[in-house]
Amino acid sequence: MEQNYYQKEIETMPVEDIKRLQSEKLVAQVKHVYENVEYYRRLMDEKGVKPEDIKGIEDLHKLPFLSKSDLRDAYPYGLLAKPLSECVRIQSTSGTTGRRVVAFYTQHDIDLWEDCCARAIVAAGGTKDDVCQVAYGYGLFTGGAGLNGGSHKVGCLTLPMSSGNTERQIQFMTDLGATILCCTPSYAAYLGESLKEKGCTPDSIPLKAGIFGAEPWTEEMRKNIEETLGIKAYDIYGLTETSGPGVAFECCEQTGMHINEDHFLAEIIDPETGEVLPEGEKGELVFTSLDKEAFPLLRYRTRDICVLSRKKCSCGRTLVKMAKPMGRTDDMMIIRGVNVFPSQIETVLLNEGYQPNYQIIVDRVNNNDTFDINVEMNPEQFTDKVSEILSMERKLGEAMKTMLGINPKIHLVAPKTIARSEGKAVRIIDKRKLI
Ligand code: DLL
Repeated sequence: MEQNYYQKEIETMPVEDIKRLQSEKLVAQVKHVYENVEYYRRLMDEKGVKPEDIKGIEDLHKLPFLSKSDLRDAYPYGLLAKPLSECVRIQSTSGTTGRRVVAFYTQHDIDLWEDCCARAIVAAGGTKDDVCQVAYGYGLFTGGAGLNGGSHKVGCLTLPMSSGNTERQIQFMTDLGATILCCTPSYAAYLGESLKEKGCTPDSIPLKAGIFGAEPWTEEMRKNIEETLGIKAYDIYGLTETSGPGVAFECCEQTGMHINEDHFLAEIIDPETGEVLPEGEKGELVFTSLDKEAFPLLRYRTRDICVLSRKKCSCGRTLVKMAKPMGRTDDMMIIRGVNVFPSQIETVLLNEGYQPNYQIIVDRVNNNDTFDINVEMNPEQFTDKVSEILSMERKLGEAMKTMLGINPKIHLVAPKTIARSEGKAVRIIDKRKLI
């Protein structure tokens, strides 16, 4: 199959050359971070590492890790490596208060990020003749902005739809002949269902490819989306901390995502010991951003469990591949594309006068995530009046929506009815079987 690349020289560079490039960039990046980020300088000093000790990627293991808690401690400006006057944008995670990650970008950072997304679009068959419908959320979330920028770089006609409003999505898709769809896999599946209900067959819509990510999805789901939309569905991975989507993207082989290694240096570590694991072993994915200026993270622990592979790929790309993430080392859930931590739910419960006796039930019905929270009333709150319960549920639901950004269905239950566990409480029942 004829292959297209966005930046062929990099994407097909011999592995030794990529490693040499990474080494050069790493040395410069460590110096930049040490000189400009007091927070990381302190971590390095505590570990007794100086920039001169890092001579190439073989010395990476000497550097300290960064984790989400460091990002919280350093919020908002503590990890900034450029003056604010040189930054042109922020983006942020879908979580709210406390857990929010705010990432800063210089124009150079945006440029690199958009290149990464452009590589993904071209790998999915995109050219300047395509019409690319971006139905990831725009605004603080990185999905819309990233793919929008990538689509411009490729020269596609870009439809900046943002998420939601399915009627309008379908109208633009059909009237303007979208050929590439970018959104979360669950939204793609939902759009597929909605098109089917309207009597649109896969042949009657011009879509040919989809670029789906931001949440876990299975091979079954891929098959289902490919059939209902009549397209090839490609995975894309990224996180706000490292720019957003485009850290890794799938090619025509659809057997894992090529990591844009010229910008992101990947390691797999044992999440318990922090020891670096050899290629092919499963562990926590750690990224070092090699040339981001404003918000460069060294050895950032993603909490995603993953495996890397350098097996030769038929697409001709030499960039290392990551498997689909196989779970997380923390308790973060991704519900309707939004990152949700149980601790956020506990904070709301306590603020609203409830005890943290609750259970979260997540399922997927007709390709849509359902999100229910059972919450015990305190004995003094207990009532059997339906209208009172409904009003309490509504109030708690609104507080949850404010904190989480999405609307769970609240079910207040009588005191002491949620099973107590002898060990770790079972707070989350995830029936989606995404991994
Ligand atoms: O989800 C960035 C993104 C936008 C990626 C659009 C792809 C497409 P965050 O909101 O910071 O950023 O969430 C990052 O989402 O650590 C993973 O746990 C999960 N994730 C992202 N992509 C995938 C994927 C964006 N393809 C967190 N498969 C990451 C599985 C994914 N999980």
